[in-house]
Amino acid sequence: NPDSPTIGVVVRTRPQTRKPAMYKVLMLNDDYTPMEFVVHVLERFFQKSREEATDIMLHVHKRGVGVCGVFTYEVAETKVTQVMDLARQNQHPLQCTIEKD
Ligand code: TYC
Repeated sequence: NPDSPTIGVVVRTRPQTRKPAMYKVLMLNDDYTPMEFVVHVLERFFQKSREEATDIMLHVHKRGVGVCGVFTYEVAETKVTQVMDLARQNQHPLQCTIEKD
């Protein structure tokens, strides 16, 4: 319409998409949790094969700490809760934690 001003809406796009921050789920060694339980946890919650799970468990047993996987924050938190809940139910002192990647 030549007699009325056009009303425009300014739409801005973000300069780029951002990748989400990623977090490592770390498993800690202790003297009491059975090796087989740790292997089970790695298979059940981290989709590791028996062989991978055994390698990670032995790494943690020897070195004190190891990486179970790398996830977005919410997924990492859920994994830690699942591991700690199952460990507690079975009266094992297994500890698991999150660290920014
Ligand atoms: N150190 C434990 C044992 O000798 C095994 C173990 C491995 C415990 C890994 C915790 O995150 C762990 N039974």
